[in-house]
Parts: sequence; structure tokens; C-alpha cells
Amino acid sequence: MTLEVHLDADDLARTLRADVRTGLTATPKTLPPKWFYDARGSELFEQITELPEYYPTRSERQILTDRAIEIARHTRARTLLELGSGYSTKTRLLLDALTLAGTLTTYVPMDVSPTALTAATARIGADYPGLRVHNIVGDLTRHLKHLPGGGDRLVAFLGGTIGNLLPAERATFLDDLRAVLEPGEHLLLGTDLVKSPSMVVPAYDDAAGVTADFNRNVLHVLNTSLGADFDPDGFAHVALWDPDHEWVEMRLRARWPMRVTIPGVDLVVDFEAGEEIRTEVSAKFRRDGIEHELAEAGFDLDHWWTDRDGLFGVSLARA
Ligand code: AVJ
Repeated sequence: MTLEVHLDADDLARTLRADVRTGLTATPKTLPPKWFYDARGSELFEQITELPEYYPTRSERQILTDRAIEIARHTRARTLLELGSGYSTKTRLLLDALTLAGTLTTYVPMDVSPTALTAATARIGADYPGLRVHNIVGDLTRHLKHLPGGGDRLVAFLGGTIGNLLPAERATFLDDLRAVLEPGEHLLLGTDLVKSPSMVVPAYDDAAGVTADFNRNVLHVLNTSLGADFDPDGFAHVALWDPDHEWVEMRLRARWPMRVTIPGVDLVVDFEAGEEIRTEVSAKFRRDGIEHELAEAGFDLDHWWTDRDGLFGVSLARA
């Protein structure tokens, strides 16, 4: 097993400082969602995937369970590259099918969280003897060019994580990904679908309050890594549906006026009562939109699958 680090501790710290400086001096205030995922945040996200309200993980797992063999037959991939792999739980469905097809030699998971990555791949290494596992700690918007090359690769980007990118970022990401692939290689893309807000919003505002803790965790991350003095309990968790963009937003709303000091970036940030930080956008998609965005980047949509309830979509596209 090999570990390649493109985001070392310094790079990570530098990127965090730049994001915090930009986001918390903007109006309205924002923080990028990738900073949720320290060890505690990754653990909270795993808990989210098991909540009754959070349908995306179960829906996508159903699709992959039904289609993994077809995916393996269609792609005959020798290398599986997984972006934002996290704990790699759904990946096993693909690894099993590609092993059965007899084509797979190498698994390359890439994630910003070294904790999730190394824990997951140690287990995978043990369960798939003979499989070459090549870990990459990296940021999918910056380190795609480091994905190892050549021929018969399948890139999996699951969970609906592409929805965390804003439309312009998404177009750049798909262009960049298409540019590192060779013609005939494949992309397997998971996208949450547009549906009633009465179903989407509770998925991001669960009764047990796990998502609220996950959202507030970004403030703990800033306290720990930048010496900030946020009082996470002073912020209410907000999830709302934006019908124009067809995305759900998570925000943290100051319950009372606050002054926060962030020594790591030499910043003092004032909040009015009720002021919000946007911490995540999670876009929902339609088949036509996805097909169009893929085509714009130079991908052909070979297959489109949904779960039986039509909640989640998986695209298999060819470069
Ligand atoms: C991991 C980005 C797919 O957007 O649904 C879960 C993260 N945020 N609950 C999503 C998340 C709030 C999740 N992704």
C-alpha cells in the first residue's frame, strides 16, 4: 500500500487560512464545506448516513448493489479511482464486481481527510489480497493532475458530493477531469435528485440533531486549528431549500451579537444577532441537467440509473 500526499499539513493549513480569511470577511459570510471533515466531522458524517431522514446513502447503495456487475462489464476497469472516498463503504460493491470480472488491479482513493483515508484503505488492503492500493491525500478541485495514469480507468465520484461545488466550480471540475482522462475511460457520478423540499430539508435537519452537530463542527475546527474562540452553542443550525438554484443550504445563525477572535488569521469577526454563515451548498440535479453538464465537458452519458423511488441518480459516462 502506498500513500501519496499532495495536501501536506502546511498546504492544508495555508488553504484553511485563505478560505477563512476570504469567507469570513465576505458579505454574506461563507465557509467551504470541505472543512467539516476532521476526525470528528468524518465520524459525524458517517452517523448522518445512517439517519432515517438521510436517504441519499441508502438510495445510492441500492443502485450500486443492482448495477455493480453491469458497471464492471461495461467499463472492464483495471484501475478504480475514487474521489472524496471517505470511509469507502459503498466502494466495496464496485471492488467486488470488478474483482469478479477479473480486470481490477489497482484502487486509488483520494480524499482531503487522511484519517478517513488510511483507516478505510487499511481494511480494504486486508480484504482484497493482491489489490494494489494507492492512497492520495488531496483536494479534488486542485490535485486531479496527480491521479496515476493510463488506460482502462474508472473514476467514481459518489455520494452526491459534486453538489457541494457551485455551478462554475462544477464546470471547471468536470473539464479538468475530462482533460486527465483518455478517450474511452469512464466516470461514475452519483447525484442527489430534485424532489419535494419536505423530503430534502429534513435530510439536512434531522430530529436527532446529528446534522446540527456536524454543521457546528466547522467552528470547532476553526477553534482547534486557528485558535479561534467561537462558541459553537451560540450558533443555530439552519437548513433551507433554494428553489431558484435547486440546492439545499446549511447555515450557522448567530443567536446573539458576538465578537470572535481568530488569531491564526489575525482576524476579529463581528456577528449581529441573526447573522448567518453559509457553510454548505448541496445541489440537487435532474437527468437532463447532468447529461448537459457532462456533454459540455466532453463526456457521453452511457447509462443513467435511479433507485426504485427515483430519489438519487447514478450516471456512467465515457470520456
Ligand atoms: C457528503 C457532500 C454528499 O451534501 O449530502 C450531509 C454532506 N451535509 N449532511 C451532502 C452533508 C449535510 C453530503 N455530502
